[in-house]
Amino acid sequence: MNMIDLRSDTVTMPTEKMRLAMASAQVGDDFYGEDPTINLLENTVAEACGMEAAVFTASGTMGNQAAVMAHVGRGEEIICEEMAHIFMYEGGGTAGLSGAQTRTIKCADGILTPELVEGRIRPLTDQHQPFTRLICLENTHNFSGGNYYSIEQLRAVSALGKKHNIKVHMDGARVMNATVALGVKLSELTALVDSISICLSKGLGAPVGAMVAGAAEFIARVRRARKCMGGGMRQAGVLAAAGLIAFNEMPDVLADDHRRAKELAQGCSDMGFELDLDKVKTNMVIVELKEPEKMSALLKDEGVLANRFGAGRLRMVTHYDIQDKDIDYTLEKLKKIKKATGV
Ligand code: TLP
Repeated sequence: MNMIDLRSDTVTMPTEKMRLAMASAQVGDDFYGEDPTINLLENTVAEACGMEAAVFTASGTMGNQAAVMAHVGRGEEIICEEMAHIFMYEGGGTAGLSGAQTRTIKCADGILTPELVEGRIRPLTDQHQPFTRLICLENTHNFSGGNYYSIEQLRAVSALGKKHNIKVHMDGARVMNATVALGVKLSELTALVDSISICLSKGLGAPVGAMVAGAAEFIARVRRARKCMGGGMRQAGVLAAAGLIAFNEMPDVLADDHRRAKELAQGCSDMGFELDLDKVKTNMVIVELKEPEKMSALLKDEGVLANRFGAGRLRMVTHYDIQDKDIDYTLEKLKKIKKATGV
């Protein structure tokens, strides 16, 4: 059976154009700075971010964790939202790799506000307490179903970081979804943070890879952290070739992904599933269900993959391998299952 895979946008397959570019990519040893395709990708991303430098990492997780290691020392603290990927889904890397601790904040729809963050910043004068070194925000916010920061919200967190001399890192795994939804250039968002990680392998479709961008001396430390994590690259231009197409061309497909997510959400709502339509802002739909595992299993029998995402929640993610007919088919199967089982 040909499955409709809504589990995540991480499941996207490299396009034909990416495969061809990979086969003919010029490569060299990246440790010596000699891989022309990696160099081009890093320069392209740094320029689009309006930042001094960028570095290619194996994954979004490696990008975030190398950035944390470069920003924060042992026994120091980062602040993030309580369901942030960096805290929930990165294997405890902040503690395990950087020896830093995390202070989390419960926020409406995943958006950090200066009021909530300011109260968590430690006084530098108190010997008992760890130093607060980093504020991590996630844009779009995965657990909240792809919500994004408005420019004003971002500006407010940025100003707070500056006020307290604390760096701000954006987990921008899906930042291109945010730029498309906001209708802004990437550099308008990156101007408000000190560093960003960007995934090439989610809605942008590269088979692997992420980028970290920031100031040149910071990126030099990220390179060192990446090396410590075993993520130093050699002739990885074959991967960067796909990354270049992902970064330069694939943001164009994201508006359709967002439209399809809205159509899927509207269909679910029309047939009586519990979900907040206003929260469907990019490429994710989160339906509230008593038994998401059961729905996931029943959908699988019908040829649709979707996973439980937290208690009582089923997540469906649109991406360029999902076409209009797949949304229609999924809605038809959801209706059938609801009618037959009441799940
Ligand atoms: N998210 C994955 C899972 O890990 C949950 C998904 O299917 O959504 N930041 C954010 C906001 C992410 O959503 C993810 C992946 C990452 C970082 C990590 O990226 P990778 O998988 O490349 O390490």
